[in-house]
Amino acid sequence: HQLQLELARAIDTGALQLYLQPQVDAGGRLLGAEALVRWPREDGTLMAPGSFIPLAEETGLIVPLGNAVLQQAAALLQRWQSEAALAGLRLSVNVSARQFRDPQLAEHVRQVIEQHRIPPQLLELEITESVFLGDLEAARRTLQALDALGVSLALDDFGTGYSSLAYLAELPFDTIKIDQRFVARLGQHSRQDEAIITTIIALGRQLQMQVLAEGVETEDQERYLLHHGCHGLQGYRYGRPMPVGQFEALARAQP
Ligand code: G
Ligand code: G
Ligand code: MN
Ligand code: NA
Repeated sequence: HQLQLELARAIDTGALQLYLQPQVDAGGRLLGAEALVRWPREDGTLMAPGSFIPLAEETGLIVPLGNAVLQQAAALLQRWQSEAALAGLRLSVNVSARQFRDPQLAEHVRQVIEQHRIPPQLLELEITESVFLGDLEAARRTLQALDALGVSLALDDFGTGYSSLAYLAELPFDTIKIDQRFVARLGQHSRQDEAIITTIIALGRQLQMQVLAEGVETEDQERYLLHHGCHGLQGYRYGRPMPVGQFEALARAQP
């Protein structure tokens, strides 16, 4: 309960920080980053999201937390548009299932885009398959409302949840993110894992979606993914989640 109060205060006071993990295209150029939230504690440590996102979801704090993350991401995108090396980079934020079901979500997204006057397609929302567990029609309407705002939509952790080919084909996702556990098993010469990966990439391409693989660590994994037509890559090979300033320095250092 104490932790819950402290988290509520951290959200209210804007104390949560965004860390950014680079995403690159097939040629190694930066596409943008995924924002992964961190909570700076009084003892000077940074708490990882795995340690407080579940609490935020249980208590409903995930809605104000998610709104704060959207606000920070939009402010960052706005600042990036005035610098050539940063303009055009995309920023992805995670939307939890409970936040996705907030009836105010699309309106909030509309407001942050308008307030910060950002090109909406540079803001990407990562949504997991778990949002389709409940009311599929309601989920479809929310996705369509978000799509109508012009933001990019990514289906996160694809292949681990409740994937249905029927909904995938008809929902307005721009990108499919291959879950890192499939990528991690590449290189162990598992026919099954290779089949899953190549099938997801082919599926995404057939549906005119971008496919981005997470958790890429080795050259062998990268080669395999690119050979099979994966568009985007994310993982320790290209950078760990890092402070905003460090990500910006990386972008400025690109030829
Ligand atoms: O950075 P790390 O590997 O610890 O991230 C762990 C998990 O926390 C990831 O699954 C990620 O999706 C989730 N996460 C990180 N930041 C956010 C956020 O701002 N909102 C939500 N809902 N989840 C997040
Ligand atoms: O949103 P999502 O659940 O996909 O969160 C991504 C998580 O995976 C983050 O916590 C991030 O720190 C972690 N991660 C990102 N890249 C790698 C990687 O290359 N290897 C491993 N083991 N973990 C990664
Ligand atoms: Mn994600
Ligand atoms: Na993911």
